Amino acid sequence: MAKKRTYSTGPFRERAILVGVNVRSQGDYWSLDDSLAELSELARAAGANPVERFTQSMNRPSPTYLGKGKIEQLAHSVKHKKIDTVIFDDELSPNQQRTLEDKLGVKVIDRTALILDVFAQRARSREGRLQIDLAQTEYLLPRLAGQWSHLERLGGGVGTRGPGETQIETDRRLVRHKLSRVKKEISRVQSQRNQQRMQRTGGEAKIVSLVGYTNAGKSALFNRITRSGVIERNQLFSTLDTTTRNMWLPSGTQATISDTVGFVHKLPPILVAAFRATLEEALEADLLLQVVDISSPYAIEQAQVVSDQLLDMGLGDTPRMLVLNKLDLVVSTAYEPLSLCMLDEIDISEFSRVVTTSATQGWGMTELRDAIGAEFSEPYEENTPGLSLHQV
Ligand SMILES: Nc1nc2c(ncn2[C@@H]2O[C@H](COP(=O)(O)OP(=O)(O)OP(=O)(O)O)[C@@H](O)[C@H]2O)c(=O)[nH]1
Ligand SMILES: [Mg+2]
Repeated sequence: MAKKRTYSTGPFRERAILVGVNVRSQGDYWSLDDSLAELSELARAAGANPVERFTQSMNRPSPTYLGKGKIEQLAHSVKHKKIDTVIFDDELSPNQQRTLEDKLGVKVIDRTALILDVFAQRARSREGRLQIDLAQTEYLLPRLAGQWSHLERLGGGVGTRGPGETQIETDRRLVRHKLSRVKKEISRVQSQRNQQRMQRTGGEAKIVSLVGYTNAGKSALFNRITRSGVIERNQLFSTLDTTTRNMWLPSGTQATISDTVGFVHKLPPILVAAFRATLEEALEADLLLQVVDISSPYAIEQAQVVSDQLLDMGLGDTPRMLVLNKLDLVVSTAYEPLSLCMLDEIDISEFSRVVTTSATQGWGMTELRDAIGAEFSEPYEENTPGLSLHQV
C-alpha cells in the first residue's frame, strides 16, 4: 500500500543535507558556494540543522535536478548520516520533488518552501499572515494534485482510483475556494491602505521607499530617520510589513518614507506576487533608497539581485539612490576614505546619487536627508551621479 505523502512548509527541526547545482549554460553571477551559504542560513532560520553539502556541475539542467550517480551517492549519505530532510537550492517541480523523495526515502524541501517557512514564522500582522497563506497555498496546490495522482499511479486499481479522483476534486475545490477568499481579503486590506495613504498625504507628498536585501539595515535606517521603533534584528526577514511615516525634507516640505520587506537571491515569484500589497509603497514610490550592507562579503551580488528584482517588478524607471550602509563595520570613523574597489564593482550609473551611512552610529543621516531633498528639488540627470560622499 502506498504511503500517504504530505508536503508541508511548516516549521521543522531536522538534520539536513543541502544540495545545489552549477549549471554552466546558465552562468549565474552568484557562486554556488555563496548560494549554499545563504541556503544554510535560511535552513537554520527555519529550524533545521544543515550537516552536509552536495553539489554537482553540469552543462544543462537535469530533469531530475541531479545526475543518476549523484542521486545514488546522496541516498547513501542520507541513509548513513541519519538525515531527515534534503534541501535543494532551487525550486523543484512537483514531479522532481516526488521522484527525489522516492529515491532518497526522506522529505525533500526546496528553496521556495524554505523561504515560505521563514516568512510564515515571522508573519505577525493580519496582512502578512494572509499574504503568506496565499503564497503557501499557491505553492501547495500543484503538489497536492500530484500527491493524489502519485497514489493512483502506485496504488491504482480497485478501491483507490475512484475515491482518489473524488478526493482530488474535493481538495482542489477547497483550496481554490480558500485562494479566492484570501485574495479578496488581501485586496480589501490593500484598498484600506490606499485610503490611508491618501488621507496621510492628501495624495501630494512624495513617496520615498527603502528597499534592499534582507538584513541590509533598512529598518535601522528607517528608525533613525523617523525616530520609530520598527523591529531591527540580525536575522533574515525581520520585516514583513510595510511601515510608513512622514518625514520633513530640508526644504520644509513633507514626504512619506516606508520600510519594506527584504529581497533575497532566488526570491520565489509566488511570494513576490502574494506580497504585492505589501510592496505597494515601493511600487508607487517617487524615489527608492536601495540599501546595501557594504560589510557583507556578498554586497555586490546582493545589490545585483535587488536591482534585477526591482526591474522584474517594473521599477526600472523609478529614480533610485544607493545607500551604502554599515559603514562603521568597514571603517573606524565616518570620514575615513572608503575603498573605491567596491564602488567600481557596483554599476553606480543606475543610481542618481550614492550616500554612505551607518544607521547604528547615526553617520550620514544629514547627508541622506539632504540627498533626498535634492532629489525632489533638482531635475533628475541621468548618468551623472552626484556623489554626496565625503570620501569619493
Ligand atoms: N554595525 C552596524 N549594524 C547595523 C547597521 N544598520 C543595521 N545594522 C544591524 O543589522 C541588522 C539588520 O538590520 P535591520 O534594520 O533589521 O535590517 P533590514 O534591512 O530591515 O532586514 P529585513 O527586515 O530582514 O529585510 C540589525 O542587527 C541591525 O542592528 C549599521 O549601520 N552598522
Ligand atoms: Mg527590516
